[in-house]
Amino acid sequence: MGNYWNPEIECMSREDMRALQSERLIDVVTRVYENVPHYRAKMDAIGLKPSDIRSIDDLCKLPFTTKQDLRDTYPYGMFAVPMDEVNRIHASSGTTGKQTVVGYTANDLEVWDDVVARAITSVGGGKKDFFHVSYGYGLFTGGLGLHGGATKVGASVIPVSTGNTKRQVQILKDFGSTIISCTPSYALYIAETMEEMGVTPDDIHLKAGFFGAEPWTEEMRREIERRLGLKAYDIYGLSEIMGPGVACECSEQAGMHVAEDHFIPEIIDPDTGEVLPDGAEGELVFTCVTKEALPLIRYRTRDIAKLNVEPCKCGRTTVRMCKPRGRSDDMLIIRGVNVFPSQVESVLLELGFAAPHYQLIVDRVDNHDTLEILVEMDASFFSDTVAGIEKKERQIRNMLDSTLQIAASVKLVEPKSLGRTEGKSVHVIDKRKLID
Ligand code: DLL
Repeated sequence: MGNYWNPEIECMSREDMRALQSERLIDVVTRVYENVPHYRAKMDAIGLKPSDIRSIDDLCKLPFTTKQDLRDTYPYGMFAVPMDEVNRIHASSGTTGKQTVVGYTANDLEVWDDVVARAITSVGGGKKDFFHVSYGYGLFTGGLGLHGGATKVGASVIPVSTGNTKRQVQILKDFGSTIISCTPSYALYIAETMEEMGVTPDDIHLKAGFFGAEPWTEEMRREIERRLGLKAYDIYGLSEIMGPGVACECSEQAGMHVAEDHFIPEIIDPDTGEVLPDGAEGELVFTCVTKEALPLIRYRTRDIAKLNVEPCKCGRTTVRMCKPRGRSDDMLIIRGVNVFPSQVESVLLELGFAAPHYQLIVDRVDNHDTLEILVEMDASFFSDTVAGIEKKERQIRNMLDSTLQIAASVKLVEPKSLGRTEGKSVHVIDKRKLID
């Protein structure tokens, strides 16, 4: 078993990190120029040669990569190694258009396991843990990503995958799982199932959980921590860059440490592409500097976040990213006002709607955008009078209006009437897109 607390890298001075990133950036730019016709063509088109990239200060000269580039070269056109060096293939869960195919060499898989192992170590996980993986196994990177890191730290890995939620609860109880990993919405579904089965947090042994793959709020974190009796850590990643483990919270729970020795983050203005100063909110962009099979350069994630370069109380100096507020393509524009589903979720949780089961239905009627919010009632106030329910609907409407400046019609619906998910949740139905 290796040592997955690596202070030489994780506590490096900013200057040393920039030097390491510069060296690796020069190498990767040469590799993609020589091996990926798409990158060579893009660089030739703007008259840029690998020798023009002399340090990380030149990163901004490089062209961006988008999901469309991966679609245009589907399935393997952006790979930088011959296929016989590719050791694993995954694909993103794209809901529209072609899915995005990603590849890993044996060394890429080692690096992936290392960064996830680093994340597990940073919250005190290790050999003594029973690591319950409830992310889906398969082309999605969640299951095998967490599995690899947990194996590397020497934990007893329990590869449950998603589904059969009652059985999940039974396994949590009987196998003594101490760490769980799944989407935050599935964590709440498991909590709900536990409650239905009469199982309390004291009957299980969980102490920590790694939750990610979708946006979630601080309120949801508190809810998961309370109902499962554990510390809930945020883990971020995307298949195009690697999978889970691109960034993860440490025990301080104060932002996610980016594995910057492998993935260089930038924040850009999503409209102009201009690089924004430290601390500004914008679109997150990553450059893979050590990846062999699919080293993407300045990949536009569409995730809206901020970076913090201040050292963390845990002693690590790697840059931290905040919880992504959502994807720029999830942002709704309703009568000119920008709204992220996560903002609506915060309002609901603040008003005491414990389980964030809600759906936003956007439509266009007579050229006017309309927003209807369906919110599931808690079993506790399901027995309320009609007047009582109407009062709660009014309360939500007023709060949305005063805090987010959006006018919405709000409807409380019966407990458990909105669908549950074992993976990523879908909170928005935008009927305008279906019409356009
Ligand atoms: O969701 C990888 C992953 C698996 C991450 C398990 C964490 C845990 P994709 O399916 O390619 O990969 O989706 C990537 O999910 O661009 C974000 O929009 C979103 N996302 C991932 N982690 C978080 C997070 C996996 N912690 C897309 N918070 C990303 C908010 C997240 N959004």
